[in-house]
Amino acid sequence: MTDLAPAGTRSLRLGVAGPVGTGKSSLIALICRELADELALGVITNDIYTDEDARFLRSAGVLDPERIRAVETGACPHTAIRDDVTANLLAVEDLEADFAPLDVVLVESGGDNLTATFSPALVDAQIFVLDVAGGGDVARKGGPGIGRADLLVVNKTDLGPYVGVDVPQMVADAQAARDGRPVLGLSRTDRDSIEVLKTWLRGVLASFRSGDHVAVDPGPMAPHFHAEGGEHQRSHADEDGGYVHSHGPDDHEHDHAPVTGAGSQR
Ligand SMILES: Nc1nc2c(ncn2[C@@H]2O[C@H](COP(=O)(O)OP(=O)(O)O)[C@@H](O)[C@H]2O)c(=O)[nH]1
Ligand SMILES: [Mg+2]
Repeated sequence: MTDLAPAGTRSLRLGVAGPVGTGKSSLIALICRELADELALGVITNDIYTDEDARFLRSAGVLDPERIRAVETGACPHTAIRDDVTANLLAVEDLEADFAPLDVVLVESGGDNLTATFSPALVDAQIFVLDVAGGGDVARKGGPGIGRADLLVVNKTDLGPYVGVDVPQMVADAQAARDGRPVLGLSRTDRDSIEVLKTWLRGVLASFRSGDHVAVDPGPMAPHFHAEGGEHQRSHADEDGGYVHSHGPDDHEHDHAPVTGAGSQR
């Protein structure tokens, strides 16, 4: 807890989204390792069926294990961070109450796909994580997280030479997709990049506390289609900016409300 925190205010809630394997849990572990002495931190993970990410983070030994809690999201991880954030919100509020006052609660999304983003009802700011090993062209593909997350991390820059990716070019492509919003080429082996990450996080926290920070909704997922042997056929469609998807025969069906309000769809 720093002396910056006005009494009685809640923590900054910071989402970390991005495809499976890009390094979201590692990024959270890095933030904890680097900043746990300076800031009071908590972590919520979202796994589909397990508490794997929470266990990884607890075993990393970077934070009191009790400050790391798992939400199991079931088959639809994007729903739990965007359309019905209740379970996550309760988990964040419990953590904030149990360890008050926390400075930052980090929320890891269940690795879903390239287009899942957090609702601003759940987080105040969000990081979207890509990695160099996913291919240099990913950043050019755009999507709400890549285009409009508060920070885009191009992770594992140390792997560039091994996977034949021109890292500066990938970062430049990402910048071109973001209209001036920040992009950080990061590696856990690159001290300078870690310092930039810490400076960014401190800056967001300061503007959150001063009331200057505006939570931005990157926008809804792109219309999407999951074909998994017919079992989880989901389709989409929407004229209003939301989407609808239907699950398999044993499952439920629901609509996703369109995103409205200030800050959406910048
Ligand atoms: N080379 C390299 N590997 C990394 C880096 N950060 C994470 N990884 C590895 O990437 C893999 C996936 O990381 P993880 O954090 O579990 O990804 P998540 O699925 O997005 O949470 C793990 O094997 C990590 O050790 C990095 O900066 N450089
Ligand atoms: Mg993870």
